[in-house]
Amino acid sequence: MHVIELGRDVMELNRNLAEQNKKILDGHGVFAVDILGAIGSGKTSLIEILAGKLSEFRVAAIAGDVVSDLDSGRLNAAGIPSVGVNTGRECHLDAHLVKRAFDKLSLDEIDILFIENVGNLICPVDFELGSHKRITVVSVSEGDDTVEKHPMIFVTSDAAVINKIDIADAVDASPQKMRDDALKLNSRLSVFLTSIKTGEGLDDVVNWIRDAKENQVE
Ligand SMILES: Nc1nc2c(ncn2[C@@H]2O[C@H](COP(=O)(O)OP(=O)(O)OP(=O)(O)O)[C@@H](O)[C@H]2O)c(=O)[nH]1
Ligand SMILES: [Mg+2]
Repeated sequence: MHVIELGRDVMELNRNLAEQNKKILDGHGVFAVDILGAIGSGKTSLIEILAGKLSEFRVAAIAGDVVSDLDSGRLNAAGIPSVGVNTGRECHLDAHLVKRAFDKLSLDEIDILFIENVGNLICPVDFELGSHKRITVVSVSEGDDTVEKHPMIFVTSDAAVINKIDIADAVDASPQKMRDDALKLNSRLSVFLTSIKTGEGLDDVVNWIRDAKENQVE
């Protein structure tokens, strides 16, 4: 009983902080997109590619990782100003950690902020960060039953990227099944089948982000 109440308090505190984060972002005209998803599904690679294709915007990133700063290092090396956030024992970012990362970014100089969460499909679901859109990335190599097994992250997302379709045959997976499963869970979801290796499907993701940014209500 006490544990449940404590959990509720934590969630409410996080929701309030997430609302504050959104106000801060809107105040600076920053459009923020959560990039969630499975370990190794291609989240950092996607941010690298999207930043290159969205060259009319000033793009920055916050990269959540349990202990390392490898992803923020990769993104900085790719010319995307990035702040690494370590979550320690936690398997997700929270609104407080993200707010602290804002202090290390020049928000006035950012149009689009990608926030890469710690790789997994479970813990980040309930922790809003204050972003405007949520994109979940999974790849065919996790198995084409991954979507069915992790419904909540697709229910709470705006878009799903089914990545690595270039190796679908090699891993005996059906990207179409993954798309159908995702749409069954959430008919409002925009679903993209992509390969960062061949470039397939990526322009549709870029256009979706452009449209969403244009429709940002400040
Ligand atoms: N074949 C293939 N490989 C890909 C594709 N996208 C990413 N990769 C590879 O998958 C590996 C993991 O990619 P990352 O972008 O680091 O994945 P991530 O989701 O950020 O990983 P974590 O942050 O560790 O959870 C890298 O070796 C990428 O080169 C793709 O579309 N096709
Ligand atoms: Mg990564």
